[in-house]
Amino acid sequence: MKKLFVVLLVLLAASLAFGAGGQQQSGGGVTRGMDRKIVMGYSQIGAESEWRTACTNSVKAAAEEYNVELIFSDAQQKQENQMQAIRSFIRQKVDVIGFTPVVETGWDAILQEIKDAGIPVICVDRQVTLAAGKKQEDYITAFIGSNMELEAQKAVQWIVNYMKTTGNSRKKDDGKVDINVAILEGTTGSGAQVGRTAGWNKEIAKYPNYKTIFRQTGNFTRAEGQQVMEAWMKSPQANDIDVLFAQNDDMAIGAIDAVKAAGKKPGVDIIIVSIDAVKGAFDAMLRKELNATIECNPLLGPQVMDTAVKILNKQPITWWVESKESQFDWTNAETAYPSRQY
Ligand code: GYE
Repeated sequence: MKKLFVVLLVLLAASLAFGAGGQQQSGGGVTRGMDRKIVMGYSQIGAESEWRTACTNSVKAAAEEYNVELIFSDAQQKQENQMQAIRSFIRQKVDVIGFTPVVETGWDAILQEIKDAGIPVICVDRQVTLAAGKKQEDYITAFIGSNMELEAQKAVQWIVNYMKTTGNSRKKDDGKVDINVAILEGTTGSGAQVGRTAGWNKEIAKYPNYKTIFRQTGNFTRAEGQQVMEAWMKSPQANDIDVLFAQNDDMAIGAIDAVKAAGKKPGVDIIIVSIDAVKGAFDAMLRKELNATIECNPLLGPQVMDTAVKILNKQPITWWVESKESQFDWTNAETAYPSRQY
């Protein structure tokens, strides 16, 4: 009896010790690469897409890995909520601020406030546009994200090549026949929408037989992508749509449902291409409903933490290291699927 009691006591003591140890690890300690624990205020825009969720998860996981204390704030797509969060980060005197601007403009004043407080800022995923004459680099310490223009240019190239070699169920591109395009755009004024629209416009201008017959925002969400496509499929021009370009996968996935509901075959009657390369897009490609997706990497967390540590240690950084990205379609989606991380 006595022995059993001793054994239990030892077990209890051991479990307490482990528990305390574990807690100390996540609560105290120092940040990887630093001699103290750093605090990062992070303003995320919301949870509009699979991509965004993957990005948030990546930032949170990397903060744990680096032992960075993360004050995370979700702005529910509202710039004013981001401003409030950032002002509270300034009041709390965080070591570094990370944020994804929901739209490009309107940040001049708050970036000045951050600068006056001497806090470095890492801009993640979407860029800002400041008043004429001001340079981003003077207010933002580093940018981490993709080249949005390039992604849309790749989408154009993929579409033109496919329409020339394979085409949809009604036509092939012979360089003369009209190819009618519908475009679902992301959140109006966001870096992703602005960049992807610019890249698209620049590249498609090389192919004058491509005509945009519909263009509307679907705010990067599945629900709105579906709604907008539904309306287009009910319009008199529905039968003219040859190609749908969606500025993200979620909107394409929503639109696919609308195409099917209208009795057409997505991927065959209407060629559908989008951007991100999330799991949902792979599922749709394997069902042969989405033709292609251009990769946009949301796993930016480790780079964010690494850059924060370098900045605070006054080590040199590159202002923008562009993400390296690939593209997927029916020829390589199945092979790539098992190793996809988001
Ligand atoms: O493509 C979309 C998301 O800004 C790159 O935002 C990001 C975009 C991404 O909601 O899915």
